Amino acid sequence: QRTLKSEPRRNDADTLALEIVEKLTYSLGKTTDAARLHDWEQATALAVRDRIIDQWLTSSRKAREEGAKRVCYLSMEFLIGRLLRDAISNLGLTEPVSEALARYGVELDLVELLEPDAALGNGGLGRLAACFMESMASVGIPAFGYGIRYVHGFFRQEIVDGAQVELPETWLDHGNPWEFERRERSFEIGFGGKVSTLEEPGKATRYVWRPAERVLAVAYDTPVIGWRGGHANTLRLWGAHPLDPILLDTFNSGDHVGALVESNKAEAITRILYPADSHQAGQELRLRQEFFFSSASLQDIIRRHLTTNESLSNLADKVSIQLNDTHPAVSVAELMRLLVDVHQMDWDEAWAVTRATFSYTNHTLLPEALETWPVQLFERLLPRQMQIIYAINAEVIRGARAERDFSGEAVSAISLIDENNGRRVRMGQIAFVGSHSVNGVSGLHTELMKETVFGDLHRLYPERIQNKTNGVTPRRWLLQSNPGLTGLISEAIGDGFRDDIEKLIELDPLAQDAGFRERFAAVKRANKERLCAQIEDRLATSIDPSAIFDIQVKRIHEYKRQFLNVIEAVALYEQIRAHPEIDWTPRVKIFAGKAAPSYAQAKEIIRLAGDVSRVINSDPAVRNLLKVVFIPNYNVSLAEIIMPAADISEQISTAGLEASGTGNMKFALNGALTIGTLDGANVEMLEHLGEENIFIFGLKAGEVAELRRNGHTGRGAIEEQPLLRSALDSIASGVFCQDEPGRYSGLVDAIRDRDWWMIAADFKAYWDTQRRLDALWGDRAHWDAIAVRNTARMGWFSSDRAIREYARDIWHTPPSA
Ligand code: 26V
Repeated sequence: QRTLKSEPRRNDADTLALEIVEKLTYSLGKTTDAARLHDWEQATALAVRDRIIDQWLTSSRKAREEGAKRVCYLSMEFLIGRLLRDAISNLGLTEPVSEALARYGVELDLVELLEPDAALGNGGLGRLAACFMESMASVGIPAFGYGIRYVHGFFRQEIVDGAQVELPETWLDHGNPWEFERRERSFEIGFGGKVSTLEEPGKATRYVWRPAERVLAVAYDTPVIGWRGGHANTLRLWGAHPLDPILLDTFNSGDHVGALVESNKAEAITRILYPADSHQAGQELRLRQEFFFSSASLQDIIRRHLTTNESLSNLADKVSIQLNDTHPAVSVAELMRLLVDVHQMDWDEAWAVTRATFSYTNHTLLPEALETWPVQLFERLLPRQMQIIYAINAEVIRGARAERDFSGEAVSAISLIDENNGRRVRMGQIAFVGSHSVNGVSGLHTELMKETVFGDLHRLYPERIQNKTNGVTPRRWLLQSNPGLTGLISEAIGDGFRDDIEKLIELDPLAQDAGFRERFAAVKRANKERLCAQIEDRLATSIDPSAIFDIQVKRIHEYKRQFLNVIEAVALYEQIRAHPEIDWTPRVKIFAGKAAPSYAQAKEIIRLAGDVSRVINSDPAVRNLLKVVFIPNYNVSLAEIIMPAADISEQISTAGLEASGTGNMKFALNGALTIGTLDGANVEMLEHLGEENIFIFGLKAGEVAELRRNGHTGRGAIEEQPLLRSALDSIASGVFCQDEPGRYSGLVDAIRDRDWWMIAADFKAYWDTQRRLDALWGDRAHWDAIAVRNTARMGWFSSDRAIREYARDIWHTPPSA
């Protein structure tokens, strides 16, 4: 067999050149002379893919033969980005592939740029899922990622006349070399219809769901290769297809359009990714997507289990299913249906199997983002699952009354049905009661879960909630995105950190070595120049790489407080103008991020950043002392250029609201200094870095809650701080938007009258901390020492560490690497 090579392939440039040219010739039908860069990209991907397949087949066979327990990571989002560099690097082929291509005058770096980002996610939650997939393969945990193959990923952002415009993303237009369509792996998914009962004497009543509509879920598999190519897992994304592509009777009766209606409706399910991570859209199509991928994944898991096991009683010994937020929470009801109705398991046993199999990760406490569905909609679309939810609810409430004396309010707080807002199904509650483990994503977030959203369920099940602080993959976020720093680290401490990132701590003493610090700073400088070139290219704005690069990139959201950052820019601008005699530290404030299309305030903030940047950047009075840039269309690939180029990382959310953050980790790993609140994983970063190496300011979560209870507004703080008052007056009076002076008065009023996000309350502490950073920049040795210590001490924030903790405490699966 050609694919199952008995001898390992050779990794030299000659062999790779041959393999790539073979693909060019026989898969693409091109000669080396006629090949365009795109052809080289395809050919390289195909050649690399063969090597992944070798490992993939071996890993799959091994897991099957050993009957190893598998992890199934159910996630509505996988924000992957590009795969070619990741694959080449994890296989250890970066040098031979570059050399092979160079022989034909082709640059690998340019080839890599042609691959479109797989942007099948909104932000933090989806990117975490992608880091976890890479880490599970690297750590050697047999795993499947299950999700949706969206035809259109996250939208492309353009800024037109200062405002965000959303354009469709078409990542599949030129095919996708990484995926394998598995037509034979398909399952029927039902919607709507009726439930009937079958009574047999002496037996429990059986329920049969007869859906009114059915669609086909077809698997598309992408191999995920781990570090050093040691192990490969599968990312299985489901595409929706009609059962009958065309209704022949309808077609023959002359209704040619009608014959295609069903087919279009089926395919619509996996056509788009919902681009909102802040408010629940509550649309039927979204619930269809959630059920569609949950049911397909569960049917696949059950099918696989039954090929090597006689019954489903031991399901939980063989698979652990992790629910990534509540988006797949309907799985709890669907697994119960499959076990009880389809496989005739007794209810109590099925419930025990279900809870032992599932675990759930919560990623947000924001009330407006918590998923609930109107009972009516749920019942119409998923009638049997609704009955099952009622039955589970009855049992949970019975237990709560009997074992813990819950009554009245406490019962309605844990109920799976919210009776107060027009009867809604609460997906968080379902995920919680259907799981043996529920986790938050940082220490603070986990504690707040226990006190707030899940307070009553936590009293009922006090052992269930645990913490798993997030991490990021050091392969993508250091080795691949920052080759300069990676090379320098290797020279200093050897290559051990590539296999065990916590070895970065060996760099710590080098913070005191002036020569090392200078080389570290030189790498940073080169990375800043690379970003300058990008900015010049995209925005035709030139910025000075010797200024402080102060960067905030993430989804635009009120709680993340990009507005606070913009206000600080305005205040600084006014101070520079007022005091030209002062020796100001040159700064470039860089923003990027997308707003949910329906999130009006977030879009205003983008517009404001643009308006402020136009005025400041063209004002000769500030010369090169301050620049503000908003880079459009933030995505994973842009992040890979931005993270290594930052001097300051902005992690300034209102305390208590950012569940963890992961951008904070990527920046610090690459030697940026963090200015941040005591929120999310910033808290753990403070513990690992030490307080001299991170710049924490502002209210703490408890203080925010207290101020909110006491009806805080921004008035007092605004009166006390002339800098803030003046900046807000300028923004409100149209200094930055003379064509429409009142444009931002609403944003400013919201701070004065309410200050829900504590912008006025935190302004002074933020300003003072920024000025401390300015002063520190003047003492470059000290700054660089802190930067080195950041890189040295961030190893713990690897997703390998996070995954090992999940494996040990939740999944009970042994890692093999
Ligand atoms: C929520 C919703 C609400 C309903 C509509 C569609 C939709 C789509 C996604 C989400 C998820 C938002 C939650 C999220 O992304 N949380 C982020 O998770 C990161 C990984 O744990 C964490 O680092 C961030 O702090 C957290 O905001």
